Amino acid sequence: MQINRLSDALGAEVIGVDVANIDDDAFEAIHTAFLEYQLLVFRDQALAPEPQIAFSKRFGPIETRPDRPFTLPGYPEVTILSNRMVDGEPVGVISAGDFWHTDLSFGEIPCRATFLHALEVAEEGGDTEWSNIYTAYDTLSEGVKERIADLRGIHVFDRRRNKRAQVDVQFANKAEEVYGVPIPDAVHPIVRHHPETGRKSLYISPRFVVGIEGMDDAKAQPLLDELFAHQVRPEFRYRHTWRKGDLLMWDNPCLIHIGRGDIKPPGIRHMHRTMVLGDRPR
Ligand SMILES: O=C(O)CCC(=O)C(=O)O
Repeated sequence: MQINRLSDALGAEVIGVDVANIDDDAFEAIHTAFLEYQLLVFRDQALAPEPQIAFSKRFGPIETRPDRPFTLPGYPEVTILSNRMVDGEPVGVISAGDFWHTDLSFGEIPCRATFLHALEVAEEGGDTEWSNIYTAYDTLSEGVKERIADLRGIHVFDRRRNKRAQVDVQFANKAEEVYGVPIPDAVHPIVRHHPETGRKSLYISPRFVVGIEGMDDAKAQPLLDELFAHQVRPEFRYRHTWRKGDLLMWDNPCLIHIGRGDIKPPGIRHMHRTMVLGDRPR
């Protein structure tokens, strides 16, 4: 197994691993690299849904939601992200991550790791970008660190309640069905401790955090704007141009990410996503 760093900010490429066939030693090495680099890229994986689910499960309990749109038939654990249309209908979620976010932070127990496997990639467009929120926290001034030390962010799933994240055009005419699902808001520390490394991260995102518990919007919104801008400074980021067969896994407690879209027609980008749950943020 060879591990090559991908950028100063985060990420490493893991060469020489077939994730469908790893033994416990390989798993340990991958796990260690995951904690060190936060995002891992496995190239040239021909991964059926079962081994993707099995590999994901090594990192935590798999997440499923019965009413999630576009799960793979027979595999509620796998969500299809795709811009393919069949008979005028999309076969997957077209723009899954169109605003900076960390997965499932609107839940009481958010996502620990996300696994995204590229079955088809477009010649142009469809990159994904991550930003390191460990570094974002570490580089805050001492004054800001003190100010936010005990604050908690309000994480909301329903885009209609978030002035920074408009309703996705794909779901505009069924907004109630897609965003009106009864998911209670979650309140999480703005400074989160990573469940394994213990490091602190700036655990907020413009897609899900709409306010600060117990703070008037007149104060909270400018503070959030400042923190959101800081989170995505260019030097904290890594942008990935996908190759067919890539499997990426990323560590949600310490990264935020965004799907850049802009796929040039007639390019098709077709992916399978699995997610595993982690701890209650603290
Ligand atoms: O498709 C992408 O590039 C990003 C997907 C994403 O943000 C997600 O699934 O949470």
